[in-house]
Amino acid sequence: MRLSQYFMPTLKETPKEAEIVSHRLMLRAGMVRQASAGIYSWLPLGYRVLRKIEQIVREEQDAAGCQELLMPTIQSADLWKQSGRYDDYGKEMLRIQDRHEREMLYGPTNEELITEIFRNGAKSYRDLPKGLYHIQWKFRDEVRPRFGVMRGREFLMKDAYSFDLDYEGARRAYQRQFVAYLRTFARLGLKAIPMEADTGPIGGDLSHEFIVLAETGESEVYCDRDFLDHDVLGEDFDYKDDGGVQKVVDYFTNLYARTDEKHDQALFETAVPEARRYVGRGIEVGHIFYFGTKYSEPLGALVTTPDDQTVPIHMGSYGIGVSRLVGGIIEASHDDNGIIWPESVAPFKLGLINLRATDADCATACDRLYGQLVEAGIEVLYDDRDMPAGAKFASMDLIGLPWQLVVGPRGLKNGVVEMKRRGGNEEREELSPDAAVARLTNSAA
Ligand code: 5CA
Repeated sequence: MRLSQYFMPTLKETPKEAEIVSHRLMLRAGMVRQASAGIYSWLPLGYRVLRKIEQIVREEQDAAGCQELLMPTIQSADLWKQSGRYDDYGKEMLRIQDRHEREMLYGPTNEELITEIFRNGAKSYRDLPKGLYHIQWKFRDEVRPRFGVMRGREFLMKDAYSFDLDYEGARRAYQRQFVAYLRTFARLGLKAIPMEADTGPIGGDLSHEFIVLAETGESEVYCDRDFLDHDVLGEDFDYKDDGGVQKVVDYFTNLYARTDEKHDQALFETAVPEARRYVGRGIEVGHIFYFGTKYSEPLGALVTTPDDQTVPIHMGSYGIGVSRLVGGIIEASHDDNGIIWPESVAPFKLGLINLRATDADCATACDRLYGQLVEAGIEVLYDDRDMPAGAKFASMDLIGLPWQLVVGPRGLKNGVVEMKRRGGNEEREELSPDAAVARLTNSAA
Protein backbone atom coordinates (compact mmCIF):
# COMPACT_ATOMS: atom_id res chain seq x y z
CA MET A 1 0.00 0.00 0.00
CA ARG A 2 1.31 3.42 -0.96
CA LEU A 3 1.00 5.84 1.92
CA SER A 4 0.25 8.68 -0.54
CA GLN A 5 -2.99 6.82 -1.32
CA TYR A 6 -3.76 5.36 2.09
CA PHE A 7 -6.33 6.80 4.48
CA MET A 8 -4.32 7.12 7.66
CA PRO A 9 -5.14 10.43 9.37
CA THR A 10 -2.37 10.64 11.99
CA LEU A 11 -2.37 13.35 14.64
CA LYS A 12 0.67 15.26 15.88
CA GLU A 13 -0.98 16.48 19.03
CA THR A 14 -2.04 14.19 21.82
CA PRO A 15 -5.84 14.25 22.05
CA LYS A 16 -6.90 15.65 25.42
CA GLU A 17 -9.71 13.17 26.03
CA ALA A 18 -7.37 10.15 26.01
CA GLU A 19 -6.29 9.12 29.51
CA ILE A 20 -4.17 6.07 28.76
CA VAL A 21 -1.36 5.42 26.33
CA SER A 22 -3.15 2.91 24.09
CA HIS A 23 -6.06 5.27 23.55
CA ARG A 24 -3.71 8.15 22.77
CA LEU A 25 -1.68 6.08 20.33
CA MET A 26 -4.71 4.60 18.58
CA LEU A 27 -6.09 8.09 17.95
CA ARG A 28 -2.70 9.52 16.95
CA ALA A 29 -1.93 6.63 14.59
CA GLY A 30 -5.30 7.08 12.87
CA MET A 31 -6.56 3.63 13.87
CA VAL A 32 -9.93 4.60 15.32
CA ARG A 33 -12.23 7.58 15.69
CA GLN A 34 -14.92 7.99 18.31
CA ALA A 35 -18.40 8.03 16.79
CA SER A 36 -20.12 8.69 20.12
CA ALA A 37 -19.28 7.88 23.75
CA GLY A 38 -17.79 4.36 23.85
CA ILE A 39 -18.55 3.71 20.17
CA TYR A 40 -15.76 3.72 17.60
CA SER A 41 -15.21 3.61 13.87
CA TRP A 42 -12.29 1.45 12.84
CA LEU A 43 -10.19 3.19 10.20
CA PRO A 44 -8.18 1.10 7.71
CA LEU A 45 -5.02 0.75 9.84
CA GLY A 46 -6.91 -0.19 13.01
CA TYR A 47 -9.25 -2.50 11.17
CA ARG A 48 -6.31 -4.50 9.77
CA VAL A 49 -5.12 -5.16 13.33
CA LEU A 50 -8.61 -6.05 14.54
CA ARG A 51 -8.98 -8.58 11.71
CA LYS A 52 -5.61 -10.16 12.43
CA ILE A 53 -6.48 -10.63 16.09
CA GLU A 54 -9.84 -12.06 15.07
CA GLN A 55 -8.11 -14.54 12.74
CA ILE A 56 -5.76 -15.84 15.45
CA VAL A 57 -8.67 -16.22 17.85
CA ARG A 58 -10.58 -18.07 15.11
CA GLU A 59 -7.71 -20.43 14.27
CA GLU A 60 -7.25 -21.46 17.87
CA GLN A 61 -11.00 -21.95 18.43
CA ASP A 62 -11.15 -24.13 15.31
CA ALA A 63 -8.11 -26.12 16.48
CA ALA A 64 -9.81 -26.67 19.84
CA GLY A 65 -12.73 -28.27 17.99
CA CYS A 66 -15.27 -25.42 17.97
CA GLN A 67 -17.35 -24.46 14.96
CA GLU A 68 -17.94 -20.88 13.88
CA LEU A 69 -21.40 -19.48 13.24
CA LEU A 70 -22.82 -15.98 13.27
CA MET A 71 -25.73 -14.81 15.37
CA PRO A 72 -27.35 -11.37 14.94
CA THR A 73 -26.60 -8.30 17.03
CA ILE A 74 -30.31 -7.56 17.51
CA GLN A 75 -32.29 -10.08 19.55
CA SER A 76 -35.88 -10.46 20.63
CA ALA A 77 -36.60 -9.83 24.33
CA ASP A 78 -38.69 -13.02 24.63
CA LEU A 79 -35.86 -15.47 25.34
CA TRP A 80 -34.36 -13.09 27.86
CA LYS A 81 -37.66 -13.02 29.70
CA GLN A 82 -37.64 -16.81 29.82
CA SER A 83 -34.13 -16.95 31.29
CA GLY A 84 -34.97 -14.21 33.76
CA ARG A 85 -32.16 -11.93 32.62
CA TYR A 86 -34.31 -9.32 30.87
CA ASP A 87 -34.96 -7.56 34.16
CA ASP A 88 -31.62 -8.45 35.81
CA TYR A 89 -29.59 -6.69 33.13
CA GLY A 90 -31.01 -3.29 34.01
CA LYS A 91 -29.76 -0.18 32.29
CA GLU A 92 -26.74 -1.87 30.76
CA MET A 93 -29.00 -3.40 28.15
CA LEU A 94 -29.90 -1.30 25.13
CA ARG A 95 -33.60 -1.88 24.57
CA ILE A 96 -35.20 -1.18 21.23
CA GLN A 97 -38.77 -1.21 19.99
CA ASP A 98 -39.51 -2.19 16.41
CA ARG A 99 -42.35 -0.74 14.28
CA HIS A 100 -44.76 -3.37 15.62
CA GLU A 101 -43.86 -2.31 19.15
CA ARG A 102 -42.13 -5.59 19.80
CA GLU A 103 -39.40 -5.48 22.40
CA MET A 104 -35.96 -6.03 20.94
CA LEU A 105 -32.46 -5.50 22.30
CA TYR A 106 -28.89 -5.14 21.10
CA GLY A 107 -27.21 -8.29 22.43
CA PRO A 108 -24.79 -7.82 25.36
CA THR A 109 -23.97 -11.58 25.12
CA ASN A 110 -25.61 -14.65 23.58
CA GLU A 111 -26.31 -17.46 26.07
CA GLU A 112 -30.07 -17.32 25.51
CA LEU A 113 -29.97 -17.24 21.73
CA ILE A 114 -27.39 -20.00 21.36
CA THR A 115 -29.32 -22.19 23.79
CA GLU A 116 -32.44 -21.75 21.70
CA ILE A 117 -30.58 -22.55 18.48
CA PHE A 118 -29.03 -25.62 20.05
CA ARG A 119 -32.19 -26.96 21.65
CA ASN A 120 -33.88 -26.98 18.25
CA GLY A 121 -31.00 -28.86 16.64
CA ALA A 122 -29.92 -31.40 19.25
CA LYS A 123 -32.18 -34.02 20.79
CA SER A 124 -29.98 -36.88 21.90
CA TYR A 125 -26.66 -37.58 23.63
CA ARG A 126 -25.40 -38.52 20.15
CA ASP A 127 -25.58 -34.82 19.20
CA LEU A 128 -23.10 -34.01 21.97
CA PRO A 129 -20.48 -32.81 22.68
CA LYS A 130 -20.39 -29.65 20.58
CA GLY A 131 -18.69 -26.28 20.74
CA LEU A 132 -19.98 -23.25 18.84
CA TYR A 133 -18.61 -19.73 18.67
CA HIS A 134 -19.05 -16.45 16.89
CA ILE A 135 -17.19 -13.17 16.66
CA GLN A 136 -19.77 -10.43 16.80
CA TRP A 137 -20.35 -6.90 18.07
CA LYS A 138 -21.95 -6.53 21.47
CA PHE A 139 -23.50 -3.54 23.18
CA ARG A 140 -23.41 -2.79 26.89
CA ASP A 141 -24.50 0.61 28.02
CA GLU A 142 -21.60 0.98 30.47
CA VAL A 143 -22.06 3.77 33.05
CA ARG A 144 -18.54 4.99 32.41
CA PRO A 145 -17.17 4.00 29.00
CA ARG A 146 -13.50 4.96 29.05
CA PHE A 147 -9.99 4.22 27.88
CA GLY A 148 -11.06 4.08 24.23
CA VAL A 149 -11.73 0.56 22.96
CA MET A 150 -10.79 -0.92 26.33
CA ARG A 151 -14.13 -0.21 27.93
CA GLY A 152 -16.44 0.59 25.09
CA ARG A 153 -20.20 0.43 24.85
CA GLU A 154 -20.06 -1.30 21.48
CA PHE A 155 -17.25 -3.85 21.34
CA LEU A 156 -16.22 -6.95 19.42
CA MET A 157 -16.29 -10.22 21.36
CA LYS A 158 -15.55 -13.81 20.55
CA ASP A 159 -18.05 -15.83 22.52
CA ALA A 160 -18.00 -19.60 22.48
CA TYR A 161 -20.47 -22.00 24.06
CA SER A 162 -19.99 -25.66 24.92
CA PHE A 163 -22.70 -28.33 25.11
CA ASP A 164 -22.13 -31.58 27.00
CA LEU A 165 -24.11 -34.42 28.49
CA ASP A 166 -22.66 -34.16 31.98
CA TYR A 167 -20.30 -32.28 34.26
CA GLU A 168 -17.33 -34.45 33.31
CA GLY A 169 -17.74 -33.64 29.60
CA ALA A 170 -18.26 -29.95 30.36
CA ARG A 171 -15.08 -29.90 32.43
CA ARG A 172 -13.07 -31.23 29.50
CA ALA A 173 -14.59 -28.63 27.17
CA TYR A 174 -13.69 -25.97 29.73
CA GLN A 175 -10.12 -27.20 29.91
CA ARG A 176 -9.72 -27.16 26.12
CA GLN A 177 -10.85 -23.54 26.10
CA PHE A 178 -8.47 -22.79 28.96
CA VAL A 179 -5.55 -24.00 26.84
CA ALA A 180 -6.92 -22.34 23.69
CA TYR A 181 -6.90 -19.04 25.59
CA LEU A 182 -3.31 -19.46 26.75
CA ARG A 183 -2.22 -20.24 23.21
CA THR A 184 -4.29 -17.48 21.61
CA PHE A 185 -2.87 -14.79 23.88
CA ALA A 186 0.68 -16.11 23.46
CA ARG A 187 0.29 -15.95 19.69
CA LEU A 188 -0.83 -12.33 20.09
CA GLY A 189 2.48 -11.63 21.82
CA LEU A 190 0.86 -11.34 25.26
CA LYS A 191 1.42 -12.95 28.61
CA ALA A 192 -2.11 -13.52 29.85
CA ILE A 193 -2.49 -15.08 33.28
CA PRO A 194 -5.51 -17.20 34.15
CA MET A 195 -6.91 -16.04 37.49
CA GLU A 196 -9.57 -17.73 39.55
CA ALA A 197 -12.81 -15.82 39.27
CA ASP A 198 -16.18 -15.85 40.97
CA THR A 199 -18.44 -18.64 39.81
CA GLY A 200 -21.58 -17.06 41.23
CA PRO A 201 -24.40 -19.30 42.39
CA ILE A 202 -23.07 -22.40 40.61
CA GLY A 203 -19.92 -22.76 42.67
CA GLY A 204 -17.02 -25.04 41.78
CA ASP A 205 -13.68 -23.98 40.42
CA LEU A 206 -14.55 -23.57 36.76
CA SER A 207 -14.29 -19.84 36.17
CA HIS A 208 -11.16 -17.97 35.16
CA GLU A 209 -10.38 -14.47 33.99
CA PHE A 210 -7.39 -14.08 31.70
CA ILE A 211 -5.45 -11.00 32.62
CA VAL A 212 -2.65 -9.17 30.82
CA LEU A 213 -0.36 -7.33 33.19
CA ALA A 214 -0.39 -3.56 32.59
CA GLU A 215 -0.21 -0.67 35.03
CA THR A 216 -3.27 0.98 33.51
CA GLY A 217 -5.40 -2.14 33.95
CA GLU A 218 -8.65 -1.98 35.90
CA SER A 219 -8.03 -5.13 37.96
CA GLU A 220 -5.65 -5.47 40.88
CA VAL A 221 -3.69 -8.73 40.60
CA TYR A 222 -1.64 -10.95 42.88
CA CYS A 223 0.29 -13.80 41.29
CA ASP A 224 3.33 -16.02 41.17
CA ARG A 225 6.09 -14.70 38.89
CA ASP A 226 6.55 -18.24 37.55
CA PHE A 227 3.65 -17.47 35.21
CA LEU A 228 5.72 -14.87 33.44
CA ASP A 229 8.46 -17.33 32.44
CA HIS A 230 6.34 -20.16 31.13
CA ASP A 231 6.18 -20.62 27.35
CA VAL A 232 2.89 -22.22 26.27
CA LEU A 233 3.68 -22.35 22.57
CA GLY A 234 6.84 -24.39 23.08
CA GLU A 235 5.51 -27.85 22.44
CA ASP A 236 3.33 -29.25 19.64
CA PHE A 237 -0.11 -29.39 21.08
CA ASP A 238 -3.02 -31.73 20.40
CA TYR A 239 -6.40 -30.65 21.75
CA LYS A 240 -7.71 -34.19 21.37
CA ASP A 241 -5.23 -35.46 23.95
CA ASP A 242 -7.23 -35.05 27.18
CA GLY A 243 -4.19 -35.95 29.31
CA GLY A 244 -2.05 -33.29 27.61
CA VAL A 245 -4.79 -30.68 28.08
CA GLN A 246 -5.11 -31.61 31.75
CA LYS A 247 -1.35 -31.26 32.27
CA VAL A 248 -1.28 -27.68 30.99
CA VAL A 249 -4.34 -26.74 33.06
CA ASP A 250 -2.85 -28.35 36.19
CA TYR A 251 0.39 -26.43 35.80
CA PHE A 252 -1.39 -23.09 35.59
CA THR A 253 -4.07 -23.73 38.18
CA ASN A 254 -1.52 -24.86 40.76
CA LEU A 255 0.17 -21.47 40.83
CA TYR A 256 -1.35 -18.63 42.82
CA ALA A 257 -3.08 -16.00 40.67
CA ARG A 258 -6.05 -13.96 41.84
CA THR A 259 -7.56 -10.54 41.37
CA ASP A 260 -8.51 -8.43 44.37
CA GLU A 261 -12.02 -9.94 44.29
CA LYS A 262 -10.72 -13.38 45.32
CA HIS A 263 -7.35 -12.45 46.84
CA ASP A 264 -6.36 -14.11 50.12
CA GLN A 265 -3.23 -12.46 51.53
CA ALA A 266 -2.43 -15.23 54.03
CA LEU A 267 -2.69 -17.90 51.36
CA PHE A 268 -0.64 -15.79 48.93
CA GLU A 269 2.15 -15.54 51.50
CA THR A 270 2.16 -19.28 52.22
CA ALA A 271 1.84 -20.37 48.60
CA VAL A 272 4.36 -18.02 46.97
CA PRO A 273 7.90 -17.33 48.23
CA GLU A 274 8.45 -13.60 48.73
CA ALA A 275 10.83 -13.21 45.77
CA ARG A 276 8.22 -14.63 43.40
CA ARG A 277 5.28 -12.53 44.59
CA TYR A 278 3.96 -10.18 41.94
CA VAL A 279 1.49 -7.48 42.86
CA GLY A 280 0.29 -5.14 40.15
CA ARG A 281 -2.52 -4.30 37.80
CA GLY A 282 -3.94 -5.98 34.75
CA ILE A 283 -6.45 -5.92 31.91
CA GLU A 284 -9.09 -8.62 31.62
CA VAL A 285 -8.93 -9.88 28.04
CA GLY A 286 -10.92 -13.08 28.45
CA HIS A 287 -13.32 -14.83 30.77
CA ILE A 288 -14.35 -18.48 30.76
CA PHE A 289 -17.18 -19.94 32.72
CA TYR A 290 -18.97 -23.22 33.36
CA PHE A 291 -22.60 -22.61 34.27
CA GLY A 292 -24.10 -26.07 34.08
CA THR A 293 -27.81 -26.10 33.38
CA LYS A 294 -28.51 -22.45 34.24
CA TYR A 295 -29.92 -21.69 30.75
CA SER A 296 -30.72 -25.17 29.43
CA GLU A 297 -33.26 -25.75 32.23
CA PRO A 298 -35.41 -22.62 31.89
CA LEU A 299 -35.13 -22.67 28.09
CA GLY A 300 -35.79 -26.39 27.82
CA ALA A 301 -32.58 -27.49 26.07
CA LEU A 302 -32.87 -31.20 26.82
CA VAL A 303 -31.38 -34.37 25.36
CA THR A 304 -32.05 -38.07 25.85
CA THR A 305 -29.33 -40.14 27.52
CA PRO A 306 -28.22 -43.66 26.44
CA ASP A 307 -30.66 -45.11 29.01
CA ASP A 308 -33.52 -42.98 27.71
CA GLN A 309 -33.70 -40.36 30.40
CA THR A 310 -34.26 -36.72 29.45
CA VAL A 311 -31.70 -34.33 30.94
CA PRO A 312 -30.75 -30.66 30.54
CA ILE A 313 -27.48 -29.96 28.69
CA HIS A 314 -24.39 -28.84 30.63
CA MET A 315 -23.05 -25.62 29.19
CA GLY A 316 -20.16 -23.22 29.48
CA SER A 317 -19.40 -19.86 27.87
CA TYR A 318 -16.07 -18.45 26.89
CA GLY A 319 -15.50 -14.78 26.01
CA ILE A 320 -12.55 -12.91 24.52
CA GLY A 321 -12.56 -9.13 24.17
CA VAL A 322 -11.32 -8.90 20.59
CA SER A 323 -11.53 -5.10 20.24
CA ARG A 324 -10.23 -4.62 23.81
CA LEU A 325 -7.17 -6.65 22.83
CA VAL A 326 -6.09 -4.02 20.31
CA GLY A 327 -5.69 -1.58 23.20
CA GLY A 328 -4.33 -4.29 25.49
CA ILE A 329 -1.53 -5.20 23.09
CA ILE A 330 -0.53 -1.54 22.77
CA GLU A 331 -0.52 -1.12 26.56
CA ALA A 332 1.87 -4.08 26.74
CA SER A 333 4.03 -3.06 23.79
CA HIS A 334 4.99 0.57 23.08
CA ASP A 335 7.72 3.14 23.77
CA ASP A 336 7.93 6.94 23.85
CA ASN A 337 7.77 7.11 20.05
CA GLY A 338 4.74 4.95 19.53
CA ILE A 339 3.37 1.47 19.12
CA ILE A 340 5.55 -1.66 18.74
CA TRP A 341 3.39 -4.34 17.09
CA PRO A 342 4.12 -8.02 17.58
CA GLU A 343 4.59 -9.46 14.06
CA SER A 344 1.50 -11.64 14.34
CA VAL A 345 -0.92 -8.70 14.50
CA ALA A 346 1.01 -5.84 12.85
CA PRO A 347 -1.12 -4.02 10.26
CA PHE A 348 1.81 -4.29 7.83
CA LYS A 349 5.06 -6.16 8.31
CA LEU A 350 7.26 -3.45 6.86
CA GLY A 351 7.38 0.29 6.35
CA LEU A 352 9.37 1.25 3.27
CA ILE A 353 10.53 4.85 3.52
CA ASN A 354 11.62 6.84 0.50
CA LEU A 355 13.66 9.66 2.02
CA ARG A 356 13.65 11.78 -1.13
CA ALA A 357 10.45 11.18 -3.08
CA THR A 358 11.44 13.79 -5.70
CA ASP A 359 14.73 12.01 -6.52
CA ALA A 360 14.36 9.73 -9.57
CA ASP A 361 16.96 7.18 -8.37
CA CYS A 362 15.31 6.87 -4.95
CA ALA A 363 11.89 6.44 -6.53
CA THR A 364 13.16 3.77 -8.93
CA ALA A 365 14.94 1.84 -6.16
CA CYS A 366 11.90 2.05 -3.85
CA ASP A 367 9.42 1.07 -6.54
CA ARG A 368 11.58 -1.96 -7.34
CA LEU A 369 11.88 -2.99 -3.68
CA TYR A 370 8.15 -2.49 -3.19
CA GLY A 371 7.37 -4.68 -6.19
CA GLN A 372 9.73 -7.45 -5.04
CA LEU A 373 8.41 -7.49 -1.49
CA VAL A 374 4.75 -7.45 -2.49
CA GLU A 375 5.48 -10.22 -4.97
CA ALA A 376 6.99 -12.24 -2.11
CA GLY A 377 3.72 -11.85 -0.19
CA ILE A 378 4.97 -9.31 2.34
CA GLU A 379 2.60 -6.62 3.55
CA VAL A 380 4.36 -3.33 2.89
CA LEU A 381 3.33 0.22 3.70
CA TYR A 382 5.35 2.35 1.29
CA ASP A 383 5.90 5.95 2.34
CA ASP A 384 6.21 7.55 -1.08
CA ARG A 385 5.05 10.97 0.08
CA ASP A 386 7.05 14.15 -0.55
CA MET A 387 7.67 15.08 3.08
CA PRO A 388 10.63 15.84 5.37
CA ALA A 389 12.56 12.77 6.55
CA GLY A 390 11.93 13.57 10.23
CA ALA A 391 8.17 13.52 9.79
CA LYS A 392 8.36 10.20 7.93
CA PHE A 393 10.47 8.58 10.65
CA ALA A 394 8.13 9.88 13.33
CA SER A 395 4.99 8.55 11.70
CA MET A 396 6.58 5.18 10.95
CA ASP A 397 7.68 4.84 14.59
CA LEU A 398 4.23 5.96 15.75
CA ILE A 399 2.38 3.26 13.80
CA GLY A 400 4.88 0.67 15.00
CA LEU A 401 5.41 -1.72 12.07
CA PRO A 402 7.94 -4.43 13.00
CA TRP A 403 10.44 -3.52 10.24
CA GLN A 404 11.51 -0.31 8.55
CA LEU A 405 13.49 -0.06 5.34
CA VAL A 406 14.93 3.36 4.62
CA VAL A 407 16.09 4.36 1.14
CA GLY A 408 17.97 7.62 0.65
CA PRO A 409 20.17 9.18 -2.08
CA ARG A 410 23.41 8.94 -0.08
CA GLY A 411 23.04 5.24 0.73
CA LEU A 412 21.99 4.40 -2.80
CA LYS A 413 25.25 5.89 -4.16
CA ASN A 414 27.05 3.29 -2.00
CA GLY A 415 24.62 0.56 -2.98
CA VAL A 416 22.98 0.29 0.46
CA VAL A 417 19.67 0.83 2.20
CA GLU A 418 19.03 0.91 5.95
CA MET A 419 16.98 -1.56 7.89
CA LYS A 420 15.60 -1.18 11.41
CA ARG A 421 13.78 -3.53 13.73
CA ARG A 422 11.13 -1.56 15.62
CA GLY A 423 11.32 -2.48 19.27
CA GLY A 424 14.82 -3.93 18.85
CA ASN A 425 17.82 -1.73 19.60
CA GLU A 426 16.31 0.84 17.18
CA GLU A 427 19.63 1.06 15.28
CA ARG A 428 19.65 1.13 11.48
CA GLU A 429 21.76 -1.48 9.78
CA GLU A 430 23.16 -0.92 6.27
CA LEU A 431 22.80 -3.65 3.69
CA SER A 432 22.24 -4.05 -0.03
CA PRO A 433 18.65 -3.90 -1.30
CA ASP A 434 18.83 -7.55 -2.32
CA ALA A 435 20.11 -8.62 1.09
CA ALA A 436 17.25 -6.67 2.68
CA VAL A 437 14.68 -8.48 0.56
CA ALA A 438 16.28 -11.83 1.37
CA ARG A 439 16.26 -11.04 5.09
CA LEU A 440 12.62 -9.98 5.07
CA THR A 441 11.38 -12.87 3.00
CA ASN A 442 13.16 -15.42 5.18
CA SER A 443 12.14 -14.06 8.57
CA ALA A 444 8.97 -15.59 9.97
CA ALA A 445 5.78 -13.77 9.01
N1 5CA B 1 -21.10 -14.41 28.32
C1 5CA B 1 -19.79 -14.32 28.86
C2 5CA B 1 -18.77 -15.11 28.10
S1 5CA B 1 -19.16 -15.42 26.47
C3 5CA B 1 -19.38 -12.87 28.93
O1 5CA B 1 -20.02 -12.02 28.37
N2 5CA B 1 -18.27 -12.63 29.59
S2 5CA B 1 -17.65 -11.18 29.88
O2 5CA B 1 -18.66 -10.29 30.32
O3 5CA B 1 -16.57 -11.39 30.79
O4 5CA B 1 -17.08 -10.61 28.54
C4 5CA B 1 -16.07 -11.30 27.84
C5 5CA B 1 -14.91 -10.39 27.50
O5 5CA B 1 -15.37 -9.28 26.73
C6 5CA B 1 -14.24 -9.76 28.70
O6 5CA B 1 -13.27 -10.63 29.24
C7 5CA B 1 -13.62 -8.52 28.11
O7 5CA B 1 -12.34 -8.82 27.54
C8 5CA B 1 -14.56 -8.15 27.00
N3 5CA B 1 -15.40 -7.01 27.40
C9 5CA B 1 -16.41 -7.01 28.32
N4 5CA B 1 -16.94 -5.77 28.43
C10 5CA B 1 -16.27 -4.98 27.56
C11 5CA B 1 -16.35 -3.60 27.21
N5 5CA B 1 -17.25 -2.78 27.76
N6 5CA B 1 -15.49 -3.11 26.27
C12 5CA B 1 -14.57 -3.92 25.68
N7 5CA B 1 -14.47 -5.23 25.98
C13 5CA B 1 -15.29 -5.76 26.90
